[in-house]
Amino acid sequence: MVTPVYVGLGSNIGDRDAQLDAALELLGQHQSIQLISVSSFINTKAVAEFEQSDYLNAACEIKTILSARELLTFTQSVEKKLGRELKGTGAPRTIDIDILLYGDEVISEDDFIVPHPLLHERAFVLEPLNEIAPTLVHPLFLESIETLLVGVTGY
Ligand code: PH2
Ligand code: MG
Ligand code: MG
Repeated sequence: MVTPVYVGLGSNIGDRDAQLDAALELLGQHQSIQLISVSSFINTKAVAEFEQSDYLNAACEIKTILSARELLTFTQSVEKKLGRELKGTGAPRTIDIDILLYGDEVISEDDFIVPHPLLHERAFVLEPLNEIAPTLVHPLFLESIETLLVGVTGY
């Protein structure tokens, strides 16, 4: 089955533009992934416990026959290829690729939660997502991206 999937991307170390471009390129090159649309890249203040550089954030829609778990394994391999070091939650990163929504699936595993658990409260995710899918409905909150975005303030 082909599933529409929304992916969030972020980078706040090095050449942020080039890293988002490279991640999108690698996603689109996978034979089982079709890149459907890409938002603009937006500069956002880092939401973090300590001071760090601004992020460049984006969102894209893909269509894929990969399972959610297979897609996660692939996005993690792309993060690794682009030099992501796992320094823990909240650390700056060359690239972060998050599966935001995988069709209407709800997944709750130790290392993998979909919809992304912070999607609905983060402007840096909702803003680019709203550019490409304003009427998309969050499968748990049953509200559109457009409506969720109105409810958040700041980043
Ligand atoms: N990602 C985080 C933590 N904080 N802040 C912004 N602005 N953009 C991000 O992508 C981001 C963040 C953890 O994934
Ligand atoms: Mg991540
Ligand atoms: Mg993230």
